[in-house]
Amino acid sequence: MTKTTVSHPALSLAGRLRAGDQVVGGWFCPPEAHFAEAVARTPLSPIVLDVQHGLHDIASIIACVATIAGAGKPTLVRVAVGDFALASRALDVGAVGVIAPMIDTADQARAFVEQMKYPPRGRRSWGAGRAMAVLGDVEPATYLAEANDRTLALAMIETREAVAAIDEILAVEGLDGVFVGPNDLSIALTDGDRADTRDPILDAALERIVAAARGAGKIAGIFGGPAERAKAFRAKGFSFVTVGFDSMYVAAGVAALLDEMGEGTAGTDPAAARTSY
Ligand code: 3PY
Ligand code: MG
Repeated sequence: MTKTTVSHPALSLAGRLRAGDQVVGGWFCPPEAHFAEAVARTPLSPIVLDVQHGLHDIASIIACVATIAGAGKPTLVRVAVGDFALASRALDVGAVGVIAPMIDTADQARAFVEQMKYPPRGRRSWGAGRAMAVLGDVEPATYLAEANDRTLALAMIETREAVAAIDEILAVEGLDGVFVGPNDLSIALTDGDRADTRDPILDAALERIVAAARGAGKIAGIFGGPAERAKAFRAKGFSFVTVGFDSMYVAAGVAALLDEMGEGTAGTDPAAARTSY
């Protein structure tokens, strides 16, 4: 029987984000598929695998994408700076989007999109057999017809140059949106003085980025970190935020259990948890 539409729930993420739905994702650094599956079985969706600062390689991406898909959830992959070859490979193994760090210019955004989208929008090379298997036994013709729309290319805005070029970056055809790295952006805006995602020095830049994304009809996402920050960023207009990360989820869970037992929770502050990198 020929399948004509793609049905795995992971493939609805792009449409939901384009429609402006509020989305709260998870952030995941360790190369541990079973732990990734446990995170995917929470309400967090999508799960972002961090290659830039996490411990992933292609083998752990393949394993984690499969277990996350098995839990009915979408995976995004944050690649290392300029690693657009891994960007298309991540899609080939079933990720439904890629976050590319430190995109400062429209030319860099175009180079990223080229590896993310099939012709005529880009130059993505054919070989998505693993994605087709993991995402519900998709027919090749269906995958080719739908992949450009159902996979997301998100450019990270983390520097003064990127904020200054935000309209040109967002105008790149095939780029689906932007994703702010508030740590790096705060370092940039304080000229290397602080990595502080609470710093009000971020406010004007974040407002500009959200307004530009809205104007371009594209997605505005941001790394949230602690819940209080994720909430504040959402209130600023970001529809896609991530909250916490792997070791923070463990610390928060242990704190909740000890609290329920009436035990002290000293040493379990989730905000003080360090991730796996
Ligand atoms: C940043 O905040 O700079 C990030 O890249 C999030 O990991
Ligand atoms: Mg960063």
